[in-house]
Amino acid sequence: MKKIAFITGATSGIGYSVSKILAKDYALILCGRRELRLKNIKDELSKITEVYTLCYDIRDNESLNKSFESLPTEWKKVYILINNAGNAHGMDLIHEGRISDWDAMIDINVKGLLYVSKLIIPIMIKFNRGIIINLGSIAGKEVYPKGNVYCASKYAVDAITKGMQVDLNNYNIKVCSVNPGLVETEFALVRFKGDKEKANLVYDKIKPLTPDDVAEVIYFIINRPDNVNISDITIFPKNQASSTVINRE
Ligand code: 8X3
Repeated sequence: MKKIAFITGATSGIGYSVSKILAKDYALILCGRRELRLKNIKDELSKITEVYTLCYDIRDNESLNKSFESLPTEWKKVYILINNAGNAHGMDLIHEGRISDWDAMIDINVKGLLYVSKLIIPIMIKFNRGIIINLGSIAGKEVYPKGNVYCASKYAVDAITKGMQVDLNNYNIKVCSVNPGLVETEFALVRFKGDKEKANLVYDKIKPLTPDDVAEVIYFIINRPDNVNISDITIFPKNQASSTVINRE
């Protein structure tokens, strides 16, 4: 059996692109909340590799553990963990933000990542090998106006990545954080709660990264020689220099 890659948030955006590119070389465990999408992706990628899907809410640690338990034993030997699931909810001044948005971002982007990692890391330790890629963001490197809690959640991902690197240094596990700037996905639509006009402005007059652009970088990271770990990488579209410096031609 091929080595196994476990991908969270696999039903769209960067997660879907990473699933496609890793299907070339790995058996896949694809995780998501949306059952129909998971089924469609499984149908598509099963033509290339072996695929299992786990449908659960990333905030629900118990349901994660239960669905992982249901996997056949040989499928539990995860080699690559792509901690991709995460989103922004709302974009408001700090005193005007909604508690429900804050809860969603902290629960999904931070706690969800921790729950999956706590499940998979002991397996990697047992087999003395593994690669963990955490999807951070430029929002985890600089705070921009109205980014507040989303930025905090991505700063947390950055700190957790560094924490993993330090704590797992003795266990032959590579840990990397991938930090994209503007990537055209459902990200903006989710952040603005379905408001297409606002979402379109995010990608207006700039050619953003595509999810495939990010997936190709992740593929490159995974395929470095055994002695090489790319610990941290930031990826911008050509016309972006920082969270706020964007050349909209
Ligand atoms: C997504 C990038 O700049 O919209 O994480 O926060 S940004």
